[in-house]
Amino acid sequence: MSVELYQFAVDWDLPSPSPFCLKMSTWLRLAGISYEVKAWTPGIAPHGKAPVVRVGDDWIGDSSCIVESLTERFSVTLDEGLSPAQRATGLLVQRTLEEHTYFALLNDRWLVDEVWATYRDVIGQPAPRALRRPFTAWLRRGVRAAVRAQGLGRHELSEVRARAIADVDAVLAVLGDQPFLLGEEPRSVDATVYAWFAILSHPIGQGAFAEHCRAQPALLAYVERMRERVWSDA
Ligand SMILES: N[C@@H](CCC(=O)N[C@@H](CS)C(=O)NCC(=O)O)C(=O)O
Repeated sequence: MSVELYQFAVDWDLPSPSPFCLKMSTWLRLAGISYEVKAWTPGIAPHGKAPVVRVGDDWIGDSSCIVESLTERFSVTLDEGLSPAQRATGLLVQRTLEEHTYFALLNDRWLVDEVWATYRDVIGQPAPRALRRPFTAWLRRGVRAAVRAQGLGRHELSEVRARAIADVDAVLAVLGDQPFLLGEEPRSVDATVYAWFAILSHPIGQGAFAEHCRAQPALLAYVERMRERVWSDA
């Protein structure tokens, strides 16, 4: 069964600037499933969001649905043996990063002018050169609306950053001295934690939140451990 991963990929020093796409490719590697990367475009079904995976004739959208479906199809054993409490902890960490910290990340990268001045050159790469400015300005309007609709975008930047710092510190408290979030070996949730920590600590970020992430030895060590385990060939 061949797997195609449709993701937002640009020339950058991480496989994707999209945390959901980086989560997906990291999970595929953890699960030992080989895949071919394809360029995602906004119209791709089923949800109009990246990533999307094609397995045979089936198109699957949403990283969590993809994990669930491929776990079944490929008999993936990554999460076998976890206790109910460990599964619950993993879910809570995943939800925190994907449904809350994500919007603070969007706010920091897309809506803070000093970061945007650099970040738009990363995001604009798939568009023809002459259209990059209008294309990225259009994308930015969509992100502004999404962050406002979620609610974080209605707060002062300092408050958004303080909440995001609290999220990261909470995940680091769960990690503690363990090499991976739930113990000695990486599990599915580590794909999310790695993707977020790698992107949050990337040098492109500026301001209190990015600086806080880059100042956490445990976060940086975790990113390096996962990179060595999963991405050493890339
Ligand atoms: N719940 C989805 C979220 C995916 C998501 O938000 N992807 C972003 C890229 S990081 C996207 O496609 N945004 C475009 C849009 O919202 O229209 C998942 O887990 O895959």
